[in-house]
This record gives sequence, structure tokens and C-alpha cells, in this order.
Amino acid sequence: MSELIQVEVRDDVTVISLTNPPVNALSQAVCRAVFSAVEDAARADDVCAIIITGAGKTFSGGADISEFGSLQQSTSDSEFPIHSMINGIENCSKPVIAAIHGNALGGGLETAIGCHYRIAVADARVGFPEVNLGLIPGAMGTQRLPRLCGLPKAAEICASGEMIPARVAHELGIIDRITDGDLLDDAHEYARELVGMGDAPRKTSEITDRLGDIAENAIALEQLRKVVSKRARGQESPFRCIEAVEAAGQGSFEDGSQNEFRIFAECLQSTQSQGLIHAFFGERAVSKVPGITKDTPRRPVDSAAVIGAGTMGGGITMAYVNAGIPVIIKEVSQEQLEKGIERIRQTYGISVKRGRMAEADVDRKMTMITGTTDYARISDADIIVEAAFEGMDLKKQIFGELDRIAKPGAILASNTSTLDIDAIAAVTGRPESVIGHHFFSPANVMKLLEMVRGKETADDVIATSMDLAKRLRKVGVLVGNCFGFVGNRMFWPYQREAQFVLEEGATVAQVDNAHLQFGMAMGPHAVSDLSGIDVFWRINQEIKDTIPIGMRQPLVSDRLYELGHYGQKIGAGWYRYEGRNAIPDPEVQQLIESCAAEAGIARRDVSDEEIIERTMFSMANEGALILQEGIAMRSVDIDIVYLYGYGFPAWRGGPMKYADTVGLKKVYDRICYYREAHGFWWEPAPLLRELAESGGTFSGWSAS
Ligand code: T1G
Repeated sequence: MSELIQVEVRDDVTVISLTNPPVNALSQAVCRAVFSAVEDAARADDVCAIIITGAGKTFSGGADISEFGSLQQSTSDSEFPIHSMINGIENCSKPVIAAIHGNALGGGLETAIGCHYRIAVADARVGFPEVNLGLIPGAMGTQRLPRLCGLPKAAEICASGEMIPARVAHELGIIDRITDGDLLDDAHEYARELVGMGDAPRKTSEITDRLGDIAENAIALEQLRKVVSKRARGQESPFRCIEAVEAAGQGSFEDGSQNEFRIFAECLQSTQSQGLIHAFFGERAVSKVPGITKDTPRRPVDSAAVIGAGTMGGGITMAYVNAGIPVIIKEVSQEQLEKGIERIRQTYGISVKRGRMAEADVDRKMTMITGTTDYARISDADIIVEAAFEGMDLKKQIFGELDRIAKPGAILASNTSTLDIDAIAAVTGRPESVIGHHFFSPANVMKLLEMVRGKETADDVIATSMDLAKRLRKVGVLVGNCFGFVGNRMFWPYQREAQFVLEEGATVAQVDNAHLQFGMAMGPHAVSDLSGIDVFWRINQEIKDTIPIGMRQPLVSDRLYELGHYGQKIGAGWYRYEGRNAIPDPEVQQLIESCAAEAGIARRDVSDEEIIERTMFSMANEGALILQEGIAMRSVDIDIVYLYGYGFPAWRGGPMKYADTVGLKKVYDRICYYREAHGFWWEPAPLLRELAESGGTFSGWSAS
């Protein structure tokens, strides 16, 4: 008996339990062990049926993703033990039943539908999330699933990667039975019934009456492709899923399986899959902070206070309340307080209108929010999050007050997006309790929470903050203290170059469209209009004294500010707005050209390729400086900041992973070219030069 599975015979039924914690990943070794256990049971005279289940909290989270690097060179499915295991299960002469709790995902679901029958507890979930890794189900899932739930539905499940509740899966025909009792007892009962019926085990691969009509399927799949196109942003795997599933209705199971394996192998070797797998492990890696362990003390967070009921304060309040933590909001006036709380209620109301929440839920959450204009009322909060106007003087004044009233041990967090957390901490007598919690707007939706450690921030405050990110269902990334921290510090060169290329000849729409084609959620100028040109202007005022005299600065955004073009919120910025519809503005184009003429900048055609190089390589160069300064611990921390805070396409892995994919030698050479052409801003980071010369990568580099 291997330690990867447990096998026991109970009432002449062999029970095979996957015991590969934490998610019973189907490693090659697990697959081989299951295969031989099924063969043993098939030969055993005293065994009449087999149950396959998962030990611990789940059935199986799928094939072991960490093994894919070694599998990328595989060219035939015979090298994939998961195929042999599933085919061995299906070809077993005795009934094999999957008993599912927790999740049956990816290869886990493929194993379950390779079994002859499936029983699940009501709160189990099934799904094919391979698409989120840039893959498709690669163990005949695209061929068996349509045989259970019909081809269009199977394609939708594969292309979306969504988890399906067991009861829905039961209605679709993917699961045969739902139990509210003991899963294994009921699975045994099911086995006895099946054996008693005496029928040959039902092979999923031989079911054909659910595959439907080719022509009708083609129409449904064409519609699905249109839906997928709207959200794919350049990702290919959803379309490859549809391609593989469509083949299930056009030929034999064997042909469809061979076709699936071909597509799977192509996806496995794609840079998109490498980027998405990097993102998958990266999202989990960032929660691992050197020096912070499960034994590091934590501080309690059972109540919170938020300073400021504006857009950010309201969003932060909702994030806490959604996690079940009550909030007192402190504002300067009753009017501002009431306005802010009403905005929260209205935001919840939108979710009710969209069917995402019930009115009763809104009422319950609103009872968890109280307000005050008196600092004394928030003195007992476990954590106080300052979300006031982005100005250092005001933040210092607030933290001076917080230091005076907050109870001992309270965590004092600032939502500052760029300012010096050490300067803020220095106005208190408890700098060890001060930390940056930089939320991204809208704070109740965006998953990124940039945690900014000051030089005196205590380990228990960091540990508590990283745990709190998970409670708030955010991705917490710990970063160091510098202007703009990681996200916004890299966003400056990105925005700067996006403006310089306008002065040199590109149009606003061309720059934004080039970025949409790259896979960004929004172009840089649309982002500027959304965040507010006035917001960027104010932050620029904070840093303009730090920029050496004579350095080239963007010319147009300040002029837009002076003209009152603050962006989407006033209907005019880089674009004119009809509602949320952005329309290129000839007057802005005129302004760009006149600014360039005044500065003596010769206009020329600027290619999309140059636009992307200018913004992406300048960001990667800044990221290299951030790494060598220790502001980010690993390049993957930077990548995750950009995936979850800035709409960077996950299938590119993040700005540092993208640079690795391009090749650091090429990135370095192009930066040297732009240095010659455009001057100081393009000084190559020493770390980038070092890695380019040594053939290294950002993801392979570590500070130690
Ligand atoms: N392989 C390897 N490690 C995995 C894993 C997997 N499939 N799933 C999770 N882990 C690790 C994870 O990195 C973390 O490690 C720990 O387990 C706990 O994960 C042939 C090709 C299952 C819903 O895409 O969605 O099957 O950080 O924190 O919140 O067709 O994990 O502790 O060191 O996420 O309880 C398809 C991926 C694979 C599912 C559980 N399956 N996993 O969530 O735990 S490809 C997936 C998840 C495949 C076949 C194809 C979630 C979860 P560490 P966690 P969780």
C-alpha cells in the first residue's frame, strides 16, 4: 500500500482513498498507485465493486501542476499515467464508483467521469479549471463530459473553468446521485444496488445519445465563441477547449481523444500556459513572507474603524463588512458621513438589482456599519484604516490623533497609494503598529492589497495583515517603503512613456488600442481618465521637486488639468465621454500637436511595437530597480501586484514574467537603444544588465 493512496476492502467493496494532501493532486505516482490498486481489485475474487474517494477535505484538485515542467516535452499520451489510470478504471469489469466531497477538478473530475458512476455530497463542486492555466482538460475530459451533459454545455464548462455545485452537476447528468448522509456508506449502498442489478458497468466513453446533432452543436458553439471572445483578452485556451469538445461530436472517442491530446500538448508548450501557471503559483507564493511563520504572533481583528467615507473609505468598509468584520466610519462632518454610508447602501443595491445579493443581506451588512464624527468613538477598534485625501500633511495630522486615542495594540493602517509610510509612522509613538494597507479602487472589488512595511513595522502586524488579506478575500502582497511602493512606482514610467509617444506622433486611441491588443484590461489613457487626471496631477506635485532639472517631462497632462479636463468624472479628459463611451477628442489631438511643436519635438509615425516596448520595458526596468533595492522580495510579487491591481493579462504572467519571456538580453538591448534615443529615463538597471549578460531571468533571481 503506498502512502499516496489508502486501500481497504469493506463488505466486499474495495475503497481506494487518495491521500496526497493538501488537495490530493494526481501526481504521476498517485496515478500509477491507483491504476495498480484497481487492477488488484479487478482480479480479487472477494471484491464485487470499487469506490474511489479522496481523504481529507476534498476528492482531488486535479493533476499535479508542479509536474508539468517535466511533461512539456511529452509527445504521446502513453507518457501520461493519468490516461492509463482513467482508461484502466473505465475498462474494469466491476462497477467503479466515484464518491465525491470537496472538489473534483481537472484531472480529478476526469477521473470521476472515467468511473462508471458518481455520487457526491450536496456541497461538493466539480469543474475543469485547466483553461485558467492556459490548458484544456488533457485526460479525455473534453470527450467524456459531452457524453454526460451534452456537447454545448460541456464546451461552456471547459471554456469557462467555472466550478459547478454538485446539485447542478446532478441535474446536468454529470453526477448520478447526491447524498445528504454519510458519503461512503451511501456509496457502498449504491455499489450493492449496482451489483444486484447485474448490468455491465456503464462506460462513459460509450455513451453517444447525449452528443446531439453536429449542425445544431456548431450553431451553439459559434455563439459560445462570441461570448468567450468578449472576455478572453487574447487568451487562447478557451477557444482550444471549444475546439477539442467540438471534435467529440464529429468522430470516434479514440479520434477525439487523440485530437484532445494534440491540442493539450500545444497548450502545455505555450508561453500563455507558462504565464498562467506562473500566476497560479505566484498568487500562493506571495503569502509566504520570510521570517513570518504560523508561529508568529497575531493581533486580534474583530472590529475595525475607517477614517473617511469617500470612495476608498466606503469600498474598504464594504470589504471588511463582507468579511463579517463590523466597521465604525469616522468622518469630519455628519453630512459627509451620511453621504458616504448612503453611497455604500446604493452600491449594495446594484448587487441586488443584478441578482447577486438579497435585500435581507444588504440590511444585515448595513447594520454592521456605524458612523461618527468623534475620534473617541473609534478608540476601541482593533484596526483603524486611514482612507483620507492623499496629502502628507493631512495624514500626519490624522495619525497624530490616532496615536492619541487608539487603544494599545491597535493596528494603524494607511491606505496611502504612494506616500512615505515611515514619515506617517514617525508622528506616532507606536511606529511598530503602523503599516500601509493600499487598497485598489473599487476597494470592495479589486483583489490586490499592497501591504507596505515601514522600517519599524512589527512582525505580528505583518503576520496579522497577511492573514487579514485572506479574510477580506484579497491577495496581499508585502512590499517595502518608497514613493509609489511597487505598483504605482512602476506605473509612472508606464504612464510617462504612454504620454511621450503621443508627443512624438502616436494618437491617444492608437496607444490605448495597442495595449488592449497586448491584453491589458484598459489602455493607459483610459485608465488616467478613470482614475482622474487631477489625481495624477496632485501626486505629481508631491514628487516634482525630486526630479532633476532638465529631465524631459510629459507636456500634455498638466495642460489638460489646467483646462479642467479631469477625466471620465467630468466627461472630458484624454477622451470626450458620452456616458462611459470614450470618444477621441480632436481638441486634445490639437493640444498634443501644439505642445510637441512648442517643445520642438519632431512628429513621426510610432509603431504599436515601439509603444508596447516603451511602456513595458520601462516598467520592467523600474521593477529591476525595485528588486535590487529590496522593495519587492521576489519578481513574482511584482507580477502579482500587476495581475491583481492593474489589469495586466494573467496569461502573460506579469510585467517581469513578460520581460523574461521576451528575453532579458533583448529587453536590455532595447533599453540601451532608447537610452541613446531618449536620454536619462532609460538608464538600464544594474540588475537587468547583470541578468542580461548572464542569461538569467527575473523569476530565477533571488536577493540572497
Ligand atoms: N497541483 C499541484 N499543487 C496544487 C494543485 C494542483 N492541481 N492545486 C493546489 N495545489 C497546491 C497549491 O499550490 C497550494 O500549495 C496548496 O495546494 C493549497 O492550495 C490532466 C492537466 C483545489 C480549489 O487548476 O484551484 O488537472 O502554497 O491554497 O484554497 O486535465 O488549489 O500550500 O505550497 O489553492 O483550498 C487542474 C488548482 C490541474 C485546480 C483548493 N486543477 N487548484 O483551494 O487551497 S491541471 C486546477 C485550485 C489538470 C488534467 C489537467 C485550488 C483548490 P502551497 P490552495 P484551497
